[in-house]
Amino acid sequence: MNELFLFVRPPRPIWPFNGPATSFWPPLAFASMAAMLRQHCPDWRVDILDAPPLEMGWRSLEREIRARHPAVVAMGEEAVSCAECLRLARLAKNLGAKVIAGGCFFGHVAPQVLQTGFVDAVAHGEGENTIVELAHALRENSAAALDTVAGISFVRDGEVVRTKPRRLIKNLDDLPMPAWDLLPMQRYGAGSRNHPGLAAIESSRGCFDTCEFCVLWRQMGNFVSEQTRPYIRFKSVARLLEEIKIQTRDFGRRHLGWVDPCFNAHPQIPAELADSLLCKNISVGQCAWVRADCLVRDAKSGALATMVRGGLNEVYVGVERPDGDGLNAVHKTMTIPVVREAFEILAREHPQVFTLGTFIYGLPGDTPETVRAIFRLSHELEMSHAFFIPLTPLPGTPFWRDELWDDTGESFRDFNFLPSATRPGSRRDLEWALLLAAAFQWSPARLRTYLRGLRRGGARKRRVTMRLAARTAWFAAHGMLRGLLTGRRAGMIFPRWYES
Ligand code: B12
Repeated sequence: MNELFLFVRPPRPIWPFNGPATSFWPPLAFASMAAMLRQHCPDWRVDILDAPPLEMGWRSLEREIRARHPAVVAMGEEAVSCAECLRLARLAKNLGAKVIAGGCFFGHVAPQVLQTGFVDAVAHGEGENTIVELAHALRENSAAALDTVAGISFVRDGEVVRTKPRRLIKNLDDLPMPAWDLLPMQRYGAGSRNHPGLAAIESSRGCFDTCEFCVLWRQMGNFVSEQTRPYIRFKSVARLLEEIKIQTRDFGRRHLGWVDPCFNAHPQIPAELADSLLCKNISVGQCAWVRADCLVRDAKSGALATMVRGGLNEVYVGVERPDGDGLNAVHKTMTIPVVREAFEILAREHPQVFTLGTFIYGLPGDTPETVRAIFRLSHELEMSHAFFIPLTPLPGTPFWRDELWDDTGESFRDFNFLPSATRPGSRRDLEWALLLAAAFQWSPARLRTYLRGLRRGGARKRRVTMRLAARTAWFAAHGMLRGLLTGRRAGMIFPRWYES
């Protein structure tokens, strides 16, 4: 029997604004890389163990890994779940597996991760081609073999070696269909009223902008002249349609979560796809991260209306800051008038679409007044809900510093994009200003936002809005206030099955 190459997503806490049914999306990265391995490395048995949707806690996970006895365990994570991944790495290593890591977090802390001794190789950037070569090299079991694999780091004679950069896949249509069959597809979004039959899907990789705080354009960026440059690639409409047909027909998926950093970057593809879905009578809800300027462009061309008819019912827009200086400081090439216009268009012409804006605070020089101004702006723009995200020193961004590394991974629990008093560099005055604004800043614009949320847009949008409002109130009163008063970490929710 062939040796097992096992992708594992370990148990982890839940982000407090997500419900249990939608906290875990199908891990597309694993499904995509597993498909590549199946296609190119028939001498491996490939599987994915996605513990959270199975409500599989640590004890069951350990039993499972012991029973399956993988030769390789592959993992990749958000910073916030670093502790879980290091725990998995230790477990897998002790059971005799080789351990590899990748993704938007590990790829930027490779030397530190390798020095824990639990990880054999770390992949940087796009994974599909790397993992195929890595699988061959791991079989050969030599530093010389690892050295030939582009886009990884590993340890040779006590030194961390980083191999030459990995070239990006030119045509995303060349990727095999993700190995959905290796995932417990029926579990994603099961029981969710607003995102039933949740699927993860990508129409593009990378971004054309270079927001300072963001890892996404870097993760899928093009490495030229010793620098990572923004670069964006798209799948064709025909390919996307095929993916959606399989996901809806064979796996009963009913809501597509677009994972693209910027779903509406292309002026035609999303609308052409929506048109094809309408022609083929495929009805799926969709949520996506979009850019305000592209949205305004698409409203003018009619593309936005087609996208909404085709199922787009939830959009998220990074607004970030009310002030030009703040926007410049984070390299955001967007202006507030454009953002305002985008939300106005959505509210006026597509009131059924749930709209979420995100704001960033905690830049050097921010004061409580900056936070209050951000809070005010969030209600002046006609969005359904706002998130206030503290500037987080993510590895890979200029805000990261090596001394923030922690071998246990525990301090990365603060990289949760939540207002909290324990994050490195957090400012209690700003957190208090946000909490007090939420409690006492009741402008007419804010009241209008809530009334609009109750009156316009239909039942689905009302449900999503009310649910988020309730979770926000709970988080502010329970997590944030308690965290600020006691100085203890608050926010992420450990599910009851976590250790089971
Ligand atoms: C879907 C998603 C979610 C879902 C589901 C999360 C889940 N755990 O199931 C929801 C909405 C619940 C969510 C929540 C959160 N998320 Co989230 N999420 C994403 C999103 C949009 C898509 C991930 C994806 O499928 N990408 C597509 C795949 C194909 O790309 P990829 O993951 O980069 O994988 C490629 C390479 O990186 C590499 N690779 C990846 N892993 C590995 C492993 C190996 C071994 C190898 C060799 C290669 C490799 O190869 C892959 C194929 O080329 C990303 C943004 C993004 N576009 O990536 C954010 C993102 C991962 N999330 C992020 C964050 C911060 C969070 C939250 C903490 C806060 C929040 N809500 O935003 C919570 C944490 C939740 C939790 N408990 O886990 C950040 C992470 C930043 C960081 N460095 O830590 C991201 C990058 C978004 C951002 N704003 O920067 N998230």
